[in-house]
Amino acid sequence: MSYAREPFFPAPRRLHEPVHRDGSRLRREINWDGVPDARSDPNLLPANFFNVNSPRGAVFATPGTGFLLSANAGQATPILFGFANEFQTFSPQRLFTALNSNVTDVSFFVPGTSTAATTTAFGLIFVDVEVPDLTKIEFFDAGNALIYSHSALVAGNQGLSFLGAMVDGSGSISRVRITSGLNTIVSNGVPCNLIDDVVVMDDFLYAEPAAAAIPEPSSLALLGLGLAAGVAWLRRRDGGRLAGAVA
Ligand SMILES: [Ca+2]
Ligand SMILES: [Ca+2]
Repeated sequence: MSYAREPFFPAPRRLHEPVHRDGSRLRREINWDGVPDARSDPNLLPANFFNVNSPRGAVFATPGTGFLLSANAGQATPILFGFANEFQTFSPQRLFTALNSNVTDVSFFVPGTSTAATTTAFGLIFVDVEVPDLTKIEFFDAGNALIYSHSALVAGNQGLSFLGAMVDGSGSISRVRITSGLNTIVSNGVPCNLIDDVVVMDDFLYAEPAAAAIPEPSSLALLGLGLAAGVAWLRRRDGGRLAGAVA
């Protein structure tokens, strides 16, 4: 078996990307960790970074004001978006969030091109899901019909929750809408409010995008994989809220 390797996956926890015998890929993964400082907090991440700079066929959109990756240690900007008591990484050191919105849409393209594509599976790691039914993923087909929706499981403060699903049969996913909590991050250390649940994201995993076929609205059975990673429950070191802390 051989494994493909591409830039921007230097993290120790990087999972291999399996390939077919002909070299085509089975899936893609984005852990954010190899993105340069110039494209991380306090600088915005371009929405098409992972189809242009690192072509993996994923382009993001949000009703908010852009996307942010958390800073690495040693930079002038505080790590973990400035909320060290709220978040941790699944893959160090960068996390992902939309700014001024809790919604991120992921559309798929044949990697490195403008050719619309679909995928057959998508999952991600949420960080700090503390309130049920606010954090979810929704899948839409090429006709923009909602074909799947599932909420992430609560993992508590700084907890990690994996949520993913795959289509069955001939179904395909044209767009994924991710809703991360109810609160939003305005900028490093600045939440929209001090009440609502704030949630950010780490690794995205999805099946290799393939050129979109003619929409087939029937028989889109789905197999849900609502898995809670529940990887780590870390106690608040301060035993309570620090000023500026968020839910
Ligand atoms: Ca990461
Ligand atoms: Ca939270």
